[in-house]
Amino acid sequence: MEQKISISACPHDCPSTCALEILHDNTQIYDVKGASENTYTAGVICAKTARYSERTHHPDRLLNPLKRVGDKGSIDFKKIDWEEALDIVAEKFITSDQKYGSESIWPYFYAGTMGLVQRDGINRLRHNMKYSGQHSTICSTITSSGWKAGVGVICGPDPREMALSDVIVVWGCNPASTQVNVMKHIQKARKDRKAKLIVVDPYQTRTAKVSDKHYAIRPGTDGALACSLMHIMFRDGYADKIYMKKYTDDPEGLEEHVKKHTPNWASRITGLSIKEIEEFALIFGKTKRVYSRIGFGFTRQRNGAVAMHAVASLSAVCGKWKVEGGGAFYSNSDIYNIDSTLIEGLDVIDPKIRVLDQSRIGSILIGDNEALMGGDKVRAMIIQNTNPLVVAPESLLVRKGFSREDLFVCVHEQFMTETAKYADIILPATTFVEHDDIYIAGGHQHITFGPKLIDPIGLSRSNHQVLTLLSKRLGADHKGFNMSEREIIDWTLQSSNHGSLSELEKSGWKDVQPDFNTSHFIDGFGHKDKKFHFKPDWSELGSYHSKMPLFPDHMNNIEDVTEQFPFRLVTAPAHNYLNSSFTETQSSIKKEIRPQVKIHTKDLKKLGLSDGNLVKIGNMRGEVIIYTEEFSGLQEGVIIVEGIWPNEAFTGKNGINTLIGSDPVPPDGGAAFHDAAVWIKPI
Ligand SMILES: Nc1nc2c(c(=O)[nH]1)N[C@H]1C(S)=C(S)[C@@H](COP(=O)(O)OP(=O)(O)OC[C@H]3O[C@@H](n4cnc5c(=O)[nH]c(N)nc54)[C@H](O)[C@@H]3O)O[C@H]1N2
Ligand SMILES: Nc1nc2c(c(=O)[nH]1)N[C@H]1C(S)=C(S)[C@@H](COP(=O)(O)OP(=O)(O)OC[C@H]3O[C@@H](n4cnc5c(=O)[nH]c(N)nc54)[C@H](O)[C@@H]3O)O[C@H]1N2
Ligand code: SF4
Ligand SMILES: [Mo]
Repeated sequence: MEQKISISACPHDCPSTCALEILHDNTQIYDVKGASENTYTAGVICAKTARYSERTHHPDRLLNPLKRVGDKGSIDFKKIDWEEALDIVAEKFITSDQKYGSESIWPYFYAGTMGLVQRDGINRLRHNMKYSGQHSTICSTITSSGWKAGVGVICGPDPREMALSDVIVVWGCNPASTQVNVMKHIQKARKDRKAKLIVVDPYQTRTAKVSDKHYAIRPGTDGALACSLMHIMFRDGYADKIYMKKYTDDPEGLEEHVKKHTPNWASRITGLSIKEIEEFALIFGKTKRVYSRIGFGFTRQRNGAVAMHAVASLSAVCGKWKVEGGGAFYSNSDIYNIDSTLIEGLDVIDPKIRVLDQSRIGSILIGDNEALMGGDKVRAMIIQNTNPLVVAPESLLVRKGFSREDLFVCVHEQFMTETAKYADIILPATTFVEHDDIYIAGGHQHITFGPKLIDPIGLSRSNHQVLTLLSKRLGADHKGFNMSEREIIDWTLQSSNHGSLSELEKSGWKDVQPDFNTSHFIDGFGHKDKKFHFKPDWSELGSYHSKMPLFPDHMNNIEDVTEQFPFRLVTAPAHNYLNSSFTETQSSIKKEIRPQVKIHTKDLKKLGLSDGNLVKIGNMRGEVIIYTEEFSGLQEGVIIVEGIWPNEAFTGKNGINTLIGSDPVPPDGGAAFHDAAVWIKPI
């Protein structure tokens, strides 16, 4: 068969959304490389996607629709055909609707694929049928709330400008593992301009390892560090008062407010020395081109939005956005202006229908009244692109909920995940090379087309196909269900003023980075008054705002250590996995080896432990059994577990999210994945 190279985009839930060159024929993909012509990807992709043929052509891919014949959680399924599978799902949904109302059905999804059609099309079915809504809080809600509070819009200086910076501050993220091409642009600045790389992270990540300076902060205290840095900027004359007068809401109020946030105060909270704080402030203050690349990681704390607002405020105090190579950047998600009416069925939303919090799925499924917003039980679900049994907080409650015999679950998946094992019906899903889609990117500025390159593996079908087939059986009537993926993409591009699909297909991608003045907020910030807000109106951003501070601060609502729970746990991403994906590929498993907890040498000694011991970690939510790993690149009292391993990879079968709470983080909800106080016991 003839082989050729086609352009595509990596579909995984990663801000990089790399442009790819894929060598393939009609049935197989062979080689996957980063597109060298794409100025952001610049030929660099991570090793796990470079090995993608291992995932697409994996012997464990689901090939047939399956019906459960054994217990929930077992792998006892029998093969059935598509007709029967879809008929069963439709019949269960219709019965549940008739008996208990449309809100008893909860379509549940996330970003296993970031393709707009395949990811978000499930909302079209939801809105048409008046099924319960989903408040998608598991990833970026906290981060975005904190950013928007100050900046007002989610965009910023072109990330390629990092190559033109003199200091790059990587704050609370680990791009060497989680968005590798950021490192390429940083390397360029270091090579061409002798730029310095500063990392703020509780432990020595791969990014911290190659940095010039790593500040190993205590988790959940970034607000305090940022406030003390602002204190020094005002104290030492690095605050840009002319800039602030023009571009910010209340500089005098802020100056007065941070007078109490001395380095001494911050040192006690953050665990960093006064010397470290002063040294950080000096380099930040005196350098013109400082580009702060702000991550999600440090916001997965109960005070995460407040911390994000404080970190963003620091760049506003110093007027860093004024120059090329300067400013702060978190995501570009607001630059695309995609009209998702057709994809998501926004024209048929009924605002009276309840919207349930994705992160609270455990509490919701066990019938917690508050999580259900006072409404009736969820009795039927269809799940696409996510594996909540593993990735959601309160794992024990999630498992208990999915074990309910009166809950009907259909899981559309590529692999037999733990969530699939609790399904009544499993439907096999295509991977990105088997269907058409378009992709936008948080971490850069390109819209990329990812075409169908090979025939579907087995009998797998795309999300769009499944939703279309279900819509007919359920009586959902929306023009999106009568269109192909390509037609929807074309309509969406045109309606969003991004040209047509055939134009995009020719070029592969489109660069939509706004001009310098817009990206650097020279024309003003995203709020109505065009100013950066030091004094945000948190009530505009969500309903859990009542205890939030007036100005940037350290909000003291984290799950802090106590005598009973003396360690702060961070559950960071693993280099060779992507959330729960790639935990099925042998090459990734081989590199990650097994679930381990990084503990400071001194803490190990205090506990009478050494490297490689099996221990129990626990709190009020449950217990996890795990191996110790001696590690000194963190503060005492802080422990790190990398990777969302399958629960089954742990002795005792309780995964790391057993220990994580689902209480909504102010102001708009979200899961505090890196904010848990725990005990450790030898076994
Ligand atoms: N290899 C790999 N890549 C991934 C993922 C993956 O699982 N593996 N996940 C993808 C997804 S869905 C996302 S959202 C992005 C996330 O990408 P990131 O922005 O990198 O965010 P996180 O993954 O949450 O955490 C990154 C870092 O935050 C640090 N951190 C935790 N708490 C604190 C704190 O209180 N203060 C500070 N300063 N730092 C803290 C952690 O130690 C960790 O090193 O990455 C994507 N890319
Ligand atoms: N402890 C801890 N837990 C975390 C985090 C953490 O840092 N620590 N991070 C959180 C974050 S940021 C996120 S975003 C979530 C992510 O959690 P998930 O949403 O579960 O993550 P993924 O592994 O990206 O994707 C889930 C599934 O989507 C499937 N999939 C991929 N493409 C398709 C498709 O086209 N169709 C269908 N039907 N299925 C498809 C994959 O096979 C995979 O099993 O995890 C959260 N959980
Ligand atoms: S870095 Fe992220 S977007 Fe790029 S190939 Fe890897 S997982 Fe995909
Ligand atoms: Mo995420």
